[in-house]
Amino acid sequence: MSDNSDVYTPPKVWAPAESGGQFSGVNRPTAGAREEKELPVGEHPFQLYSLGTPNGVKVTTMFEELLEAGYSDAEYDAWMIKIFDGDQFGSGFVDLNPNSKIPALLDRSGDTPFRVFESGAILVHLAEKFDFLLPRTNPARAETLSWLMWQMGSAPFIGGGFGHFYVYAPERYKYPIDRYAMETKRLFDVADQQLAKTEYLAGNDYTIADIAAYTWLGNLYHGAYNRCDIFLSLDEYENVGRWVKTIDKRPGAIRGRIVNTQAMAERHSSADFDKVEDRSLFEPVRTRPDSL
Ligand SMILES: N[C@@H](CCC(=O)N[C@@H](CS)C(=O)NCC(=O)O)C(=O)O
Repeated sequence: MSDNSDVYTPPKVWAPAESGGQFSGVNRPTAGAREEKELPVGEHPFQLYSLGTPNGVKVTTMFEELLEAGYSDAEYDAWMIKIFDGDQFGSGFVDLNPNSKIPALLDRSGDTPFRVFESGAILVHLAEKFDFLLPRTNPARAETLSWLMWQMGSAPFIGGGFGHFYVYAPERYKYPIDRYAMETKRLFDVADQQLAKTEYLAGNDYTIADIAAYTWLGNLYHGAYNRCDIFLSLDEYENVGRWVKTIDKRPGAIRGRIVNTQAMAERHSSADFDKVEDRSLFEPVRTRPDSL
């Protein structure tokens, strides 16, 4: 028996309807550009078009980790794409990512500029280009790519599933919240059991798999989605907690999560971090975000 009063009987053929909820104003069942809008281009080899959400922060963290490690060729301009205002449907952005989702990268480091979209593809591209945080040989390489793809495949259950129904949907419905709370906890348990055996996800070294998984699991662990850490009893996952707190302290992770947020809408050089007014953002233990 469902607890919801308005049980839905699907019509024979589905048609879009105004559903309410936080993304209902921008989402449509069609792809492609909705308006002509060029993207700005800065002076660095890499142009990132993104937002400070977990998928976006994966890439800014990777750039900041590269720069922290001394790879000065990894300088980048990060431009904010306001997804709640529909910037992802401008023609310039759609040329970079036909799927209209942040993050999207324009690599101008060689003779011919090219695009890379999907956060996981961008991480692999940068890791290979700089030979950084992705082991060259197997089994460590296979293990890293496996955990990276695990994260890419599971993020929609956490964000589009649990986060959507627990926070963004116009009302709280028991069935989807139960379903995705269960799946989110199961995913935490997968990571927790792995992290009982190894320091980082793919072994004892920090890799791009950790960057990808930390932006999601770390955010929830720290209370995103209206303190879902309490709702989901995330303190149970002690190995995830140890791993999150270790990565919390990394300068690259700290800087990565500031870029393309209100605190730093655009990033064009490391000096931009000096202009951030709220210095508490640079502390390893974050205040718990209300919602992401
Ligand atoms: N699989 C994609 C997912 C990207 C994604 O879902 N981006 C969200 C923000 S975190 C977005 O741009 N949403 C805008 C929309 O759905 O219109 C990736 O990892 O890059």
